[in-house]
Formats: sequence, structure tokens, C-alpha cells
Amino acid sequence: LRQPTPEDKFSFGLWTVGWTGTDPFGGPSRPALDPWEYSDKLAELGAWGITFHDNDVFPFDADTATKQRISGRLKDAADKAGLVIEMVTTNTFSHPVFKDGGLTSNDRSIRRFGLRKILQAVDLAADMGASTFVMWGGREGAEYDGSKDVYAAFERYKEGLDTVAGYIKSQGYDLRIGLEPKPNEPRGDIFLPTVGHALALIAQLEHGDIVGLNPETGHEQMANLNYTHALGQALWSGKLFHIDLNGQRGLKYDQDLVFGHGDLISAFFTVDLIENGFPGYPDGPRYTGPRHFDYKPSRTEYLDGVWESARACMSTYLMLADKAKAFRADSRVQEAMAYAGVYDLATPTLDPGESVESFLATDDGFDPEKAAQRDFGFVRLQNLALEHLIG
Ligand code: GLT
Ligand code: MN
Ligand code: MN
Ligand code: MN
Repeated sequence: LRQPTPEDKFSFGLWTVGWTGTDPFGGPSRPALDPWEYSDKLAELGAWGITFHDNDVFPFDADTATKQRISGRLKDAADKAGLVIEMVTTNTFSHPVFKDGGLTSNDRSIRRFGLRKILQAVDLAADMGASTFVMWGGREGAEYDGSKDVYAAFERYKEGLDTVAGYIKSQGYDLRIGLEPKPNEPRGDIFLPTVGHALALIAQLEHGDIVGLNPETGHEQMANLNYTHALGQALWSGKLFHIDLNGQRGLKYDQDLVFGHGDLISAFFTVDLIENGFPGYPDGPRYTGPRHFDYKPSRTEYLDGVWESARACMSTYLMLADKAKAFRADSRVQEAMAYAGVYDLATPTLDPGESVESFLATDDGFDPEKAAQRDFGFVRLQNLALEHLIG
């Protein structure tokens, strides 16, 4: 196994290794450590960065001095360990005040409180030297359709996001917002359920230029969608700002398994896209940001298992990266891709300068019956991937 190094750009949320195993059916199955104990250990395991919510580090009701003392101590520990604090976010979901959302709560006083908390976390993110500010609106949503004016909810979501993005610009912070979609859990239905919904909202923002996405593997898969396609469309849109890698098996609660412990062949193609880019566009857009894991060490594990699972996220990624490189370099794969027309899809359908009028007037002599007999060889190509993956 290849050992992870900072060059691999792996990062972890403090809430991931820090999850004590509390679920709706039982209390913690392991103790909570101090934030710097997690970061020191992650650095020792070969991680490059860490991320956190304000309240992963200091309590919800902490005063300014306490906030500064604890976050300062974490920053010192991270600096000493050589870790980058690459992303900071706000918790607008744990405290019961947020039970109907932060930015889209029906209660205006709560929206004002939520917005202030988010803006304060933006200052914290800038202080910590982060480059991404994630916004996961886990409580923005509803259980009952009659409980929300959806038009108003989107007006308020837009107002909130533009206020935060506008503030980032006015302060001159070098930060970009990554919206994190999720279809449900904890709300029955969450607004921005998928990457596509988030892209559509971003297009309506005034300050949408600094707002992009933080797609999570399991969240797209909970909506029965293809995570790699979500990353691909976000990249194509210039909006893939950050990623949350993990594992999910099928349509059930948010499992947050170790990366690769869910749909393995999908994980292979996710890594293939991240590491190798679009096959038909060697100079096309690439994701160069952190390889960030948002998983939960299973509740059955104690502390050894926590570190083992963090190691597993990184080693699985590295194994898949090596396999994806070998896959693309294999001449049989290149031939199969050419046979399949994968590279041909990059050729524009109209000729350069061809007008619609002359296009309509042209007879290509195309024979649909003959063209329908084309064999694409997608199955062979897929099996070559499987050969590289498990052969
Ligand atoms: C929470 C959620 C994650 C988000 C985090 C960012 S918080 O753990 O389940 O998917 O990425 O707010
Ligand atoms: Mn999840
Ligand atoms: Mn999650
Ligand atoms: Mn996440």
C-alpha cells in the first residue's frame, strides 16, 4: 500500500473522526477528544488538511474570548503539524433553534440569528486561512408541504447566500462558498436536494461567481443519482469548488461509509475523473482541490477503528488512483474508448461556420438503418475497467 503524503492533498472534517457514535437510537460509543488531538493524529497518518464547523471546535454558547482562545489553539496545533485548515463551515443544524432552518426558517428572528452566525463563521474561516466556506443547509427544508411557501423560501435562501457572498467580497477575503446538496435527512425534504438544483440556484444569485459546489458521494446516491456525473457537470460549469468523498450503499439513511465501501465501481470512476480528467479534453477543466473525506467511522469501532477507517479512506483512494492511471494508460482501453466513440463526442456536431440553413439543406446520405447497427462496445470497455479494478 502506498503511504499517503501531504502531496496527495487528503483532508478530513474534524466532525468525521470526531463523531462519537451518537445516533437516533443510542448514545456515544467512544469518547470525544480535543480538536487538536484529532488534527495531530490526522497529520501523523499523512493527511494534508483539516476542516471544521465553528461548533466542532468551541461550544454554541461560547463568548468571543473563548472562541478566540480555542480556535487559536487549534490553528497553532495545525500550523505546528503542517496541516492546512482548508475549509471552515457553520453549524446551523444541531441547536434546536434551527429546527426549521437557519436561512429559511419561517421565524424571521431565527433567520437573522442564523445569518449572523454564518457571517461570524466567515470571519473565522478567513482568520484560519481557509479557502472554502461550505454551506450545507441540512435543516433548510420541510416535512409537510403546507408548512412552507417555497417561493419565499428560495427568496430567503438567495438573500442569505448573496449577503454572505457579498460580505466575503466586501471584506476582501480569499474565500469561495461551496453549497452542499442533500435530498433528505435530517429534514423530510431538504431544499437544494441535488447538484443540479444547487447549480440552478447559483445561476440566480447576484454574487454567484464565488458560489459553487461541495458535492458529497452519498448525498447524490441517496437521490439515486450518479455522483461522477454530478462532479462532471459541476466541473463543466466551472463550479466544482470542493468535494466530500464517502461511501453509500443504496437508497437508505445517510451511511457516510469509508470512501469505496459503498458503490466501488462508481468510486473507481469518481477517482478516474478527478485524477485523469475528461478523456476527450486533455486541456479541459480539472479538479485540483482537496481530496476531502466526509465519512463516519462506524459506531462499532473504538479509537483504533477510528484511525483505521481514516487510513482506509486514504489508502482506498490511492489504490483507485493507481488503478485509474493504469486503466487510462492501457492500449486496449484506449482502443476500446476509440471504438466506443468516447473521444468522438468532443467533436462539435456542426462543422465550423456551418449555418443552420445550410445544415438543413445538406444531405449527408445518412442511413439510419445502417447506423443503428453500430456496435459501441461499452460492455467491453466497462469490463476492462473491472479488470483493472479487481483483476
Ligand atoms: C454534517 C453533514 C455533512 C456536511 C457537513 C458540513 S455537516 O455532518 O452530514 O454532510 O458536509 O456542514
Ligand atoms: Mn453524508
Ligand atoms: Mn453528512
Ligand atoms: Mn458532507
